[in-house]
Amino acid sequence: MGDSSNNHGPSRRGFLKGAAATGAALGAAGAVKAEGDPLITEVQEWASSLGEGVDATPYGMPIEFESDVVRRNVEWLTADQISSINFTPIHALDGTITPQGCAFERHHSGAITLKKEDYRLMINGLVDTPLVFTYEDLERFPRSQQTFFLECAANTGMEWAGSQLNGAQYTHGMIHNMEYTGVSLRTLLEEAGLDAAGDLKDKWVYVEGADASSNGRSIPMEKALDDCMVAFKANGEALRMEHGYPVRLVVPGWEGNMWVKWLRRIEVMDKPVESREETSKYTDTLEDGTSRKWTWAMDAKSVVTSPSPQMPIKHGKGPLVITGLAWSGNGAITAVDVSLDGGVTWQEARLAEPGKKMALTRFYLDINWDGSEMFLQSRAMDETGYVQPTKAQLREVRGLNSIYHNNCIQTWHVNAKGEANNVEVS
Ligand SMILES: Nc1nc2c(c(=O)[nH]1)N[C@H]1C(S)=C(S)[C@@H](COP(=O)(O)O)O[C@H]1N2
Ligand SMILES: [Mo]
Repeated sequence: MGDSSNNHGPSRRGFLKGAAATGAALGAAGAVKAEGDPLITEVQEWASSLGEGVDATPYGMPIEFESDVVRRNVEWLTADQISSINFTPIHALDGTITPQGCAFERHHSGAITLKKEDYRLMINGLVDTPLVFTYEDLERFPRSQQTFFLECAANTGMEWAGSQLNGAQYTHGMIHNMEYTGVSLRTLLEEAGLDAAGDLKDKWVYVEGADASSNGRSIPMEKALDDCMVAFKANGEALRMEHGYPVRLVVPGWEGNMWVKWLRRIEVMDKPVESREETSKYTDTLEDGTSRKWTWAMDAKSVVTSPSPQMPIKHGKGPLVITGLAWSGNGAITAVDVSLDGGVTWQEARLAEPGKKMALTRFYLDINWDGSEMFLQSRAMDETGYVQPTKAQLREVRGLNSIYHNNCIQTWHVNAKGEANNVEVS
């Protein structure tokens, strides 16, 4: 899809080598001259004394200098901290895995403390044998492990009304991407026996959590049997309390609200419940005032994470790494284009790894910035051939009454000083 030259391969290395050879361009590349720099010429304190022993930190935290890479919230967005949201610092992360400690949280009645010993998961309704599993029971079923993004349907929701939040963390940070370990939902449903449900075509599961809100949602049986997972580990370790310890549901590619935390019950039903979370919330009100329901899969989307409002360019002109994230709830990302001029021309970015289904993909575009202003955009394409729409295209179809499911192309204006701001281009 890139309609101008590709930026693949060794261009950056070639540039640095060339710079070293000419000497003069070194400053532009950010390299420092050895002479007169005490960090190079003098023995430093950390090299002439001992560091901390291995017992100092049984469970490590990020070094103090990274203390600004944290979840943040926007106080005026929600009325109460108990039913609120915070945002992943995607602007400051790289790669694709979101550490649990800074992965955004969204709960409707607070994060609860639930011990493994007190954990029970019930499967009831249209099954041969209603069952109750303990945590230990779940550990004895065959496991699977896969990486998926979770995006809240409200991510980027404020952009419907214009450019209100100045930072990728706030506009796009209701997302995280973790490697989950657990048991497939299909395995547990089959254990309870689905014969009693008869023809599975029109069947549903209703899933709910152990917290006061319960966050109940109906999921069509086809999806439940396809790739949903009852997960107990994320990024190798136990789920954090705020992400549903000890067990949460993983619903790959579908809106975050369906990923029930502290999962306590799965009922097989012959119709959807039409609960609060799938009627008055997470539906899309259109121009004519009617609301569209059942928008489950999160369409392809991307954002430049750096440079961005919280990540200005500080090094001046010369080599610049533009990077960002792309994802699709309908499959793997196949390409990401980047525009420096607000969508007039595009170049194809480099994917750090081939896209994985329903997981974040990291992209890079290495440019030689001439110091002039940019209107930075990215647009994602997935394996279905779908191309991420512009804001104008999305508004044409959806009007201005929506809150959820905004996957429009985002624009950052970068000025000659390297400062970036959230803007709209028409
Ligand atoms: N039990 C329960 N599950 C829940 C919620 C909740 O409040 N209670 N919030 C939902 C919403 S709206 C989202 S976006 C995701 C957020 O998951 P996270 O907190 O791990 O980021 O969990 C979903 N699952
Ligand atoms: Mo959500």
